[in-house]
Amino acid sequence: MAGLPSGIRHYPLMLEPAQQKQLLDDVRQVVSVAPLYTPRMPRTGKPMSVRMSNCGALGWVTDKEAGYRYQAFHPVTERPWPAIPDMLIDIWQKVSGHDRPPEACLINFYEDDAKMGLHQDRDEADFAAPVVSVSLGDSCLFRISASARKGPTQSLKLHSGDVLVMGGHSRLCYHGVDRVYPGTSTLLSKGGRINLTLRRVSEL
Ligand code: MD3
Ligand code: FE
Repeated sequence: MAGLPSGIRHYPLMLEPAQQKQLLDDVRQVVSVAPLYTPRMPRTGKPMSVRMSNCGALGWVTDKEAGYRYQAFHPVTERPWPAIPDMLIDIWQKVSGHDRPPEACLINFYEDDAKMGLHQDRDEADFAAPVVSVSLGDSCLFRISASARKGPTQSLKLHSGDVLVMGGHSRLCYHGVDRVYPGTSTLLSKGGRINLTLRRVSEL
C-alpha cells in the first residue's frame, strides 16, 4: 500500500522531551482524581488489557451491562471527569482544523503485554471532526485499514511525542495496537505506553 489512508496525518515527535514530561505530569494529575480502571467488553464482560480514564466534559467508557458509551462521570468514583489539560487543547487547535474544542479525551494505558484489537470508532455523533491522538512512553505497532471496511491494513510505529490526526476518509478506518515495545522510552520509569485521544462527541 502506498502511503497512509487519505485524511490521516502523522507528526513524528511533535512534542519534544520536555513537553512530553509536562504532559505526563498533567496526565498524572488527571489520573490522581480519575483513576485508571479496567474496562469490560459489552455482553461478555471480558476485561480489556488496556486500562483507561478520561478528562473533558465527556468520557468514553464500557462495561458488561451497558456497553460502549460517553458519559460525564467516572464509572467507579461517579465524579465528573477533570478538565482537559491546556497543552492538549493547544495541540487540538494546531492540528485538528476544527473550530470547536475537544469534548472528550480518552486516556489509554498499555502495560508491556497490552494490545487493542482492530475496531472502528463510531460512538460519536459527529464524524466530521477528526480524532487527534498523542503517544507517550514506549513505542507501539499501530495498524490501520485502507478504508472504512475490513480489508488490507498497514502498520506504523508510533513513538513518544508523536501526534496522529484521523480526519476525512480515515475517520472510520479500522485500527488497533498490535503490540507495545518494552524499554523503548525512558519517559515512564516503570515503562508502558500512554495514548491520549481527543474527540468531538456531539454534533455542532
Ligand atoms: C484511526 N486508541 O482509543 S490511537 C482508541 O493507541 C484507539 O490507544 C489507539 O484506537 C491507541 O479508540 C489508537 C490512534 C487512532 C485513534 C482513533 C482513530 C487512530 C484512529 C480513529 C479512526 C481511525
Ligand atoms: Fe480507536
